[in-house]
Amino acid sequence: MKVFDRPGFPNPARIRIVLAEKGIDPQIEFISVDLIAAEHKQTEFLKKNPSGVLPVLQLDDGTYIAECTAITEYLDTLDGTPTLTGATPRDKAAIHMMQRRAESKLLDAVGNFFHHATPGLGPDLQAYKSPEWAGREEWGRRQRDKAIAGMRYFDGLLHSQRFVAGEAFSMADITVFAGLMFGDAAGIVVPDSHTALSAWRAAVAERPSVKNRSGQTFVADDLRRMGF
Ligand SMILES: N[C@@H](CCC(=O)N[C@@H](CS)C(=O)NCC(=O)O)C(=O)O
Repeated sequence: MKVFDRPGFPNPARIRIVLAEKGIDPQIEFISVDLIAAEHKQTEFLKKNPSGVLPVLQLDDGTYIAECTAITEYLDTLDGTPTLTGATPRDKAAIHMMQRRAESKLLDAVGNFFHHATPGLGPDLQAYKSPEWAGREEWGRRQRDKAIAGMRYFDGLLHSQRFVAGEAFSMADITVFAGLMFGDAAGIVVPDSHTALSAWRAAVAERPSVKNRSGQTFVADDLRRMGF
């Protein structure tokens, strides 16, 4: 199998964590895509994923699977023992519900702020982010408020349960973790008062699948190179 991604970016990091949780990262050939130069918006990449985003999994039969949730579901069920997406109908439902909230309330909100209310990843990519839309920056700033509200929501939740979807680590935790990582890079940091969210984050950061992975430093090298 191949994974088209860019090490260090939040959505690619989700899949790298999943692969490590499942112990199948050695089976993957990683192919780096140049997001900064907007390689993912060009015809060749759009044949793999018409949405023009990373990561994309390519199966050995050539099939392309995009969307982290779908990729995670596939990788988690390959061995017949799902550990991240739920083993029972109830757990599956709870995890998918929280996974969607993690994207909508946090990760996607941070991404929208980053790409629409800041210089984002630079001019090559910004050209694909509706620069002509007059309300874009205002909308982007509201997405920051949405992300901050999302952090408050997850902090409240984690005061009374160990993980985002209950008492077991799941794909929903990985998505919230990636959302906070993206928040760091975009300048939306977890408020000090969010003690449960910070404690949960510290615990997740200690997992072997997360620790010492390049996924923890969001595009640090790229951003530095571009003078951010
Ligand atoms: N919903 C998608 C989101 C993927 C996504 O937004 N990936 C980012 C990298 S972290 C990307 O490719 N951004 C480039 C862009 O927005 O043009 C998923 O779950 O895979």
